[in-house]
Amino acid sequence: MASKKSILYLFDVDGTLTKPRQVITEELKQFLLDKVKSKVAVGLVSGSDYVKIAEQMDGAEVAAKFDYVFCENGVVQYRGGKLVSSESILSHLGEKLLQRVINFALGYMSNIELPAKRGNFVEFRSSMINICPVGRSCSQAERDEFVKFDAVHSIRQKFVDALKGEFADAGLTFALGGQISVDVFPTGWDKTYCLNHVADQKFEEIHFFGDKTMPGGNDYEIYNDSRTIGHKVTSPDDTKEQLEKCLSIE
Ligand code: M1P
Repeated sequence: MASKKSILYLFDVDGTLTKPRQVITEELKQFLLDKVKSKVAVGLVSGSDYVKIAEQMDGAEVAAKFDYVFCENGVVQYRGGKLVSSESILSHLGEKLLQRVINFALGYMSNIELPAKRGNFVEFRSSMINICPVGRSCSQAERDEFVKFDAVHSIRQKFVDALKGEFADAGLTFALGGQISVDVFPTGWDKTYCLNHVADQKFEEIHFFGDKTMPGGNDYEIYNDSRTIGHKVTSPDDTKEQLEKCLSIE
């Protein structure tokens, strides 16, 4: 195997290192930072913002131990706990288009009935907007209820289809990132964006581990990118098992 410095292992967070929006287990955290990091460089790449990623890694101190933390698909980049670079969706799209998207989304969501609706339907981040029919301030029980409802009624997929139809030529991507929401960002600002930040490191291999690797999922592009070796996982336990095999960890 090539030396530690020349191999990078990149991990999606929700569904790959943690249960959706939950904190990483102590066991997996130790395994990654002791065993995996002693063999390869390690990085996180998530659709979520830094606050959520740090929370799910059990605190900013732990997140800072990863060699790279790529938030919002890598359009926002942290190293050693410090913000290194970011882009603004507002500057990129302009107020007019941004408002058209937000107004359309709010109008669409006002016409659907769900088991529950709470608050924070549009979360404005540096480089993406996250649109959530149930509302991001829902409880865990309400989140679980939406997930079941969505599996039967395809609420988010229909929403994505409507957004794609309305904004066909706007250069926007609508991705099913997690369980309850849709990520909206300029086309190209998907997870492959983070690979630009490591290009100068000349890694011999870049491995990516993620669960949403199907078309429309937010791991699809990076999983299929020619610069990465993609590993599809089904849960944090599966990620650990695959890592044990790939890196011959007993
Ligand atoms: O897995 C990454 C996703 O995590 C959250 O998704 P949800 O709340 O829908 O489960 C969001 O932060 C989303 O932006 C992100 O892609």
